[in-house]
Order: sequence, then C-alpha cells, then structure tokens
Amino acid sequence: MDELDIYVNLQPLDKPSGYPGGRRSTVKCRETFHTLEPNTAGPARSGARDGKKSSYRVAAVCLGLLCLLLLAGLITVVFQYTQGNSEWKMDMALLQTSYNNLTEERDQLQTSYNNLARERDQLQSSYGMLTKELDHVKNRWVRFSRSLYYISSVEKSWQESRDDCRNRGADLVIINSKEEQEFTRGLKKRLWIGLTDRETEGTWRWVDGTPLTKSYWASLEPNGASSDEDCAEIKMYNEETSWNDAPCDDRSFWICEK
Ligand code: MAN
Ligand code: CA
Repeated sequence: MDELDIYVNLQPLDKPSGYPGGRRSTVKCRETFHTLEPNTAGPARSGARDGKKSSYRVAAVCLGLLCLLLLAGLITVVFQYTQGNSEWKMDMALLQTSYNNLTEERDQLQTSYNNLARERDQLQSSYGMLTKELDHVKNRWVRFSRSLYYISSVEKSWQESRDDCRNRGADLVIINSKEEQEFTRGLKKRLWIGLTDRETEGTWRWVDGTPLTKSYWASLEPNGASSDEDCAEIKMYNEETSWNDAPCDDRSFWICEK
C-alpha cells in the first residue's frame, strides 16, 4: 500500500510568512493508495472502490485550493505591477511638469538678462556722455551751435595761446557767422582769436588757412601795419564791430574752438 501526503499552507497574501497576527492553517490531505491487485473477494472489492472515489475527491479539493492560491498570488503580482506602473507614470508626469516650469523660468531669466544687458549698455553710453560733459564743464568748455569753446583763465601770447588750444584738440576760434561774432563778444572779455597776417602783411587769414571774408574790425582797425600788430583779438566787445589787431607777443586771454 502506498501513501501520498499533500500539505497546503494557507496564509494571508499581504502578510509575510510567519506573521504573528495571521491565521496559519495547514490542510493535510492524506490518502492511502491501494496497490492495484487482482480482485479476489466481492464485498472487499466494492469497499476499495469507495475508498478510491473519496481519495480522488480529496485530491480534487486540494488541487482546487492550490489553484485558488495560485490565482490569488497572480492577482497580487498583477496588482502590485499595476500600482508600480501608475506610480512611475505619476513620477514621470511630475518630472515633465518640473521640466516645463524650469524651461519657462529659464526663458524668463534669459529675457530679463537680455533686458538688463540692453539697459546696462544704455547706462554705459549715458555714463560715457556724462563723463565727457563733466570733463567739458570742469575744463571750462562751453557749447554754442555746433562747436565747443574754451575760454582761458590765464593770459598768454598769441602763439602760446594757439599752442594751448591745439593741445586741447582745438584751435583758436574762427569767427565765420554773425551768430558766432555775437556769441564771442558776448563773453565780454578781451580774447585772442585765430586770425593773423603774420605770413603776409595786410593779408588776414584764419588759422585753418582760409582768407578773411566777413570781418568785424572795430572802427579804424586794423591799424598796426607799421607797429607790427599781426594778431587779432576781441577788444571792443560792447560794439558790434569789436576786433583789433595787436602785437602777437602781448599777453591776453584767448578762446579756443572745436
Ligand atoms: C591800442 C592797441 C592798438 C589799437 C589802439 C586803438 O593802442 O590796442 O592795437 O589799435 O589801442 O586805439
Ligand atoms: Ca590795432
């Protein structure tokens, strides 16, 4: 006679094996199998058939239970996989949102940076212009029409005055309009101007070499042909005609133009 023992371990699916609160049941299915031998007695043969039937039933029940357990396990695995999958999807969605937000912030920062860079350039240019302007104010430069004028605070000869102007990137003033004449005499100061006849007596030329066309000599000037008055100055500034010729070595204030 052979014997077959089947043990089925029943435990909750969500608890680990040996979990104290869990109900642990063991179904022991034991069946005795009779060796198939030629039947010798009638009633004994019928009893053996009954025993066989009940053995099959127990086996079927056990197999059913096993199937149920396998099914439960499978459901658990599928459930956990599905849950894990949806968590992964949620993480991905969150990451995508964060990425989009960061991209948007980066673009905003880029725009701000561009605006700030533009403002910085504008400020830089304004600063440059103001620095130049301040330099002019500090150095006594005055703007009139399309020129800048420097009025000296010391007195020098005509040539030294001219040299000073040239060192400042300018030259002695060239008066070539009524407005400029009015502006220069309006300074109410005796000043060297960029006009001389040193080259040819009686031929007055401006410092840029152009001949004198429109003049504003004071009454009876120029009169220094015999007394070596070869350089021109603003002298009679209260008159519309204010120029005088004077010796070039005289010391006077001067006016530069650039
Ligand atoms: C002074 C000088 C001369 C000028 C006469 C005018 O002598 O300035 O250049 O011509 O005055 O009276
Ligand atoms: Ca004179």
